[in-house]
Amino acid sequence: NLLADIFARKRRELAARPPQGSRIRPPTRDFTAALLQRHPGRAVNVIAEVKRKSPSGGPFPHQDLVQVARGYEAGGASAISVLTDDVDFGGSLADLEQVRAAVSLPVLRKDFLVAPREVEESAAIGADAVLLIADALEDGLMREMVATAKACGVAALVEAHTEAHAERALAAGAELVGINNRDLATLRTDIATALRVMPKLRERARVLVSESGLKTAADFAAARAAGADAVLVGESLLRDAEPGRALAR
Ligand code: IGP
Repeated sequence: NLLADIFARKRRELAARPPQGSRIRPPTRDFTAALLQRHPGRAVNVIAEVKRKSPSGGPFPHQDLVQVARGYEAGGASAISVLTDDVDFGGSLADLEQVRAAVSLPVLRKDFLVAPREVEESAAIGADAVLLIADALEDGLMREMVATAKACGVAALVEAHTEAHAERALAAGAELVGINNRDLATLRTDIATALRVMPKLRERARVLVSESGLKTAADFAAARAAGADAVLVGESLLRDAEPGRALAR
C-alpha cells in the first residue's frame, strides 16, 4: 500500500525532525503594501515608533509601549516600529510581540542586527519587517541578510545615512530604502539629508522612507515632495501627552 507507506515515512520523518515550535509564527502583515497605500488627506504615510528612551532623546514620558502603539493605530499610522534593543532604547523582543498582538498594523523590528540568523529569529517572533543598517554592514553580509529576509517573508528596510551607503543598499538587493537624517556615529540630525538623497534613489527604490528628526506638518510635506513614501517618526510624537493624537493632528 503505497499511500500507507508514504504516510508512515512522513510520520517517521516528522518524529526525527527537531521541534519546530519556535518557527511557528502569525501570518506576515504586508509592510511594503502598507507603506505604498495612499491615504487621501494625509501628506505622507507614517511609521510610528515606540521606545522608552534613546541616546539622543533621553527617557520618554510614556513607558507603556502597548498603549502608545494602540494610540498610533487609532491616529492613522501605517506601521509601527518597535525598538528591541535593551541597552540604549530600553526595549525587548517581548515588547515587539506584545505590541504586535495589540495592533493590526505591520510591525518593524528596529535593532542593530548583525547576522542572517537574527533576521530568521525576528521572523519567528512575528516581525513583519526588519531594519538593516547599511553603514554598519559589509556588502556580502548585507546582501545575505536582505536575501534571508525575503526567504522568511519579512520586508527589509535598509537604512543609510549617506548617498554612497544608499547605493550600496540598492546594490545588495534592497527594495525598501530609508535615509536616516541622524548620523548614528555622532547623533547629529539634519532633516535636509533625506531631502537631498531621496530624489537620486526614487527611480530605483520601491519604497523610500525619511527617518529621524521630523516634527512638523511642513517636515512631513517636504519629505513627500522629495519622494518619500513614508516617514519614520518617534521622538516628536513620544514627547506629546497623547502620541496617537499628535499623529492625527
Ligand atoms: C525615529 P526620531 O528622531 O523621530 O525619534 O527617529 C527613528 O528614525 C530613529 O529612532 C532611528 C534609529 C535608527 C534608532 C532611525 N534609525 C537605527 C536606532 C537605530
